[in-house]
Amino acid sequence: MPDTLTVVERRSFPRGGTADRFDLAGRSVFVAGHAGMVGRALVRRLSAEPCRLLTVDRGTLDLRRPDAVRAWMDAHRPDVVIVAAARVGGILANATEPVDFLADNLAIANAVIPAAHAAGTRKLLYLGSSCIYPRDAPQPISEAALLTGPLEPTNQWYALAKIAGVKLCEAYRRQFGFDAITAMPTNLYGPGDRFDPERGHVLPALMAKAHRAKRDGTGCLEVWGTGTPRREFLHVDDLADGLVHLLTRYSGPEPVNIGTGTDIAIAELAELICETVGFRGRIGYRSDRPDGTPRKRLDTFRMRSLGWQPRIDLADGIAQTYAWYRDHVAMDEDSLHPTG
Ligand code: GFB
Repeated sequence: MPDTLTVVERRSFPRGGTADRFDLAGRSVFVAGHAGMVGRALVRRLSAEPCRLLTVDRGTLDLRRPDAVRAWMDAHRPDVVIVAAARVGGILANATEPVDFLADNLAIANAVIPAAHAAGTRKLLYLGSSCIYPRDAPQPISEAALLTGPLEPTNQWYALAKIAGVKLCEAYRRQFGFDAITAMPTNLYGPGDRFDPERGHVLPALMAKAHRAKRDGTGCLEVWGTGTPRREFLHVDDLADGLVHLLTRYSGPEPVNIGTGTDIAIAELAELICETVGFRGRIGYRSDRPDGTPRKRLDTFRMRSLGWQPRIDLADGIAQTYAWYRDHVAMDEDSLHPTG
């Protein structure tokens, strides 16, 4: 081989031909966590499929309780289970409620995955997250980066629990041949999000804060940290579509990233939100709040190899989400603030 030749590694990922297609027609699909933002998007997306949807309210079934989940699964015997249930929250909630984020997410994985297997479920899809990769993973983050370095301290509790869930799926596949697959969504946003300035994720939190600042005539929007961290944002309807794509076309032990492949700085995101909301005041950066991981952009090669890509542009997605927020959340709140 001439020494002027640089040999590069070729990447390949199983595409899953039509013979491998997992058909949803006539199947019962249990969406665990159907009341959350992801679960609601899944219910919307799956209503277009010829399958039968199964859901259960939190008051009827606590998804953290193995015996109760086992009994429910045995009674309903879903063909497909999608684990969209999780305790989630923004950077501050993660850092200040470590027990809840670690224990609840571990308990959900440990109750739902074994119960689905025991009930004869044909296929299970478990959701991990881009924040469970090492804090300083090379960008864009490939699935192979999992467990190659230390976690981001602000969300290590959530990350550990989700890693355990991902590994439990892999273990069930290896030991019992259970068709459990895992997806790694990037930071999500959209209708049904938690528009809570303290406990929510950055996008809905800034949207709520900008809306209130405009309504109340406050001159300054408070943004946490330095504004320099970069994040990738995926609309939850794109995620739901990607999950159905994955469910029907992929079977394997390796997790699959679902993202846009594009990130933006938090400062740019704040500008975009101010523009959408029509807030014309100033932006102030709060240095006593954490930045978290500096950058988190997913390598979406696998998902693209499987023939899927997102459709909703960030600016359009933010505008649509703001319209939803105004109609479903802000309207009631605003009526208590008639001066706006
Ligand atoms: O969305 P976020 O809370 O979560 O914060 P992570 C992202 C970035 O936005 C951080 C900044 O750099 C924050 O400091 N930020 C600016 C704000 N203003 C605000 C604000 O008003 N609210 C919030 N929340 N952030 C989460 C994990 O990390 O990622 C979770 O903690 C989860 O476990 C999620 O997995 C996907 O992206 O830093």
